[in-house]
Amino acid sequence: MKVIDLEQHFGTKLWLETLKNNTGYPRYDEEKGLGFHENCWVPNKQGTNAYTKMLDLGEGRIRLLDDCGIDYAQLSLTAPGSEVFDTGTSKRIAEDANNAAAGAIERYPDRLGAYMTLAPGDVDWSLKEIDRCLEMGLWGWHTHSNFGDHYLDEKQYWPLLEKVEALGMPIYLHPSVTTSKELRSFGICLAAPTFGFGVDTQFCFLRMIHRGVFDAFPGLKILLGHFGEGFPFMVDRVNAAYRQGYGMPLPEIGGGYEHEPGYYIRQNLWTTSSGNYQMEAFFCTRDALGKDRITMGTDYPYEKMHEGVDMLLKEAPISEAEKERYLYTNAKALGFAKNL
Ligand code: GRE
Ligand code: ZN
Repeated sequence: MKVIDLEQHFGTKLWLETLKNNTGYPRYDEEKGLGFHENCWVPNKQGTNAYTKMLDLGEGRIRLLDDCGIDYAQLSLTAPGSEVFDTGTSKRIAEDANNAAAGAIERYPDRLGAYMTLAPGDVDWSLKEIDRCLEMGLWGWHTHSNFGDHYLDEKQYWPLLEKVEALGMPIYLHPSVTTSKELRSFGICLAAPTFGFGVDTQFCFLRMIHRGVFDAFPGLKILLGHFGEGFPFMVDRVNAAYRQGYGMPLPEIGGGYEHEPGYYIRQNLWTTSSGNYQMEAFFCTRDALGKDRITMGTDYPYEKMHEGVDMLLKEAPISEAEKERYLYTNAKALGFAKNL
């Protein structure tokens, strides 16, 4: 059975240098790791050594793929990505990341693919960058649950959403550290993977529903990690305000939507298994969204690469045919791994 990993991260030297040279946040520090905000640091040296491994787009990574039984990995520039920087820097980081990804694809066309990184601060530039990326063999837009002060549902980004929909290209909406100061005040323990990531990604997706993004672009395919950031558990719950008759956003926010919010979860959401090894979460996702909405993601190098594969390949009590859907077929149906 061929195995595709839809969530593996990388960094580039320029991305890291930019973070090192930044005096504010986000900032990289050799000792402390990556600081998203004050008191919200992801350590490098302890634990995973994530930011050291991140730069390897060569032999070391391919060897790990071999060790873990992964045939093909789809790479993405890790959080905080390009979007939080000023527009000029954002474009430089995006272009550089896309070139680095294209180089990796050229070296290992049947092993590595990559999502495109864009600079939503300049929509016209990003529209052209999509075409350049497609020519270089990249597929999917990997972006983040917040852009600092902005979220993906805002009208200025709609030309990007329109183009992505027309291409049938998925958007990987990856979490970033929460915009909530209260959550951040506890430090990275609550601001990131444990809770703040999920909260922020839920907020972004709900904003898209409530602004009417999915009515304007019904074909949008949003990929969420961690078995859907809790949404499979909440398909009915997100309808509560709608049911009670106060489901629409305030007029100054604009938008509004046609179906009950849960409809869009079933319609526009795909998931990866990344970094969520709770078997009940897998079953909930499968039962709520269906067998065509789950793919595999390892979230390397934040998580151990083999754990993500093993959960679905070895531990899930399901048939081989069903495993193949999650490990291979569903990712192919989204247009990934064209060379596999
Ligand atoms: C992730 O991609 O899962 C991630 C980050 C940053 C910190 C921790 C983490 O992007 O798991
Ligand atoms: Zn991740």
